[in-house]
Amino acid sequence: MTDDRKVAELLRDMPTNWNRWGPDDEIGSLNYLTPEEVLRGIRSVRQGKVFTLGVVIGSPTGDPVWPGRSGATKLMTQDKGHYLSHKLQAAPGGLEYADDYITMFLQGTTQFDALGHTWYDDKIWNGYDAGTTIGGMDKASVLPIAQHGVVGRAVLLDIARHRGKPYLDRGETFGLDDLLSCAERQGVTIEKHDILILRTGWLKIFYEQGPATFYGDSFNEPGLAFSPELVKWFHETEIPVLATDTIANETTVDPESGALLVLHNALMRNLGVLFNEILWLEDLAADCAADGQYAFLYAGSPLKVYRGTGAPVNPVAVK
Ligand code: UVW
Repeated sequence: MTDDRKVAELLRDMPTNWNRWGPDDEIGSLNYLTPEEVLRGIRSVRQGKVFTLGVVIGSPTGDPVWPGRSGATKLMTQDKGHYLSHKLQAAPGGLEYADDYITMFLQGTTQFDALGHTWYDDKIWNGYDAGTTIGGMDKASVLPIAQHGVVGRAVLLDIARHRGKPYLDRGETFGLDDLLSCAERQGVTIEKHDILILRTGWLKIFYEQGPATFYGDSFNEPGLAFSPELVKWFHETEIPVLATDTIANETTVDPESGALLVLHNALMRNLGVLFNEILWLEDLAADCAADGQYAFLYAGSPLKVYRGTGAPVNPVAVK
């Protein structure tokens, strides 16, 4: 088998949700999050505690990004200095103001991938031609997700704590059995249509030990690894969203096949599962460990970027 056929071969007999919501669908498994599911999420709120799950954009430590991307550049276009140096004068009445702008990768912070973000065999989500990505996403961009909004009951599975470590190691993997045993140990039930949030602790390395340690000699994040059982479980449990505290939501290199980001295709391209990446989970996870409440309301919507391959989001968890 040639190397570029590996993913197609691995996923040949795996389920897809193409056409499940019609030939024009662009939001995939987000269709599961009906008003009833939003109310189910609201019923999981018990204490009124709020956690925001976005990382800081343009932080002095840099931004954690996929290799080859760069962090945000933020520039002031005007500030008090402009008034002091007489480049600007106060507006009538005395108003002065500061402005800035930012350039960044749309996937360069906590973000949602568009469903058409990755593909193989020249087809993106729902069978649209990969040529529809040329010059901007004509199909399955992030915009329909942003217009819908993502709200529902979420479950946090703290895999790092389950394994008794502050963070998983480079390339350390886990699978369906680990998800289920972690949920059992935490005393939480994963229900149909739950948003699944997985903590590996990995992102903490970027902020606490620095980019050099985080990227290492070869970038290989810890995370979920592909197995047919895992993909079938996502399909049967009708999971709408997978969110993690890693750049790409899964182990970078599949240990069995050596293929890159297999679950992007198995779950996102084929099942329409939304990927919400680069979440800050440390505060939420510490609180869940303290009070034992691992299910809560999740609300987040990416920015409405026209034809975008993804867009930043600052999700909110309400316990
Ligand atoms: C890639 O698809 C390469 O990365 P991400 O999903 O993290 O944007």
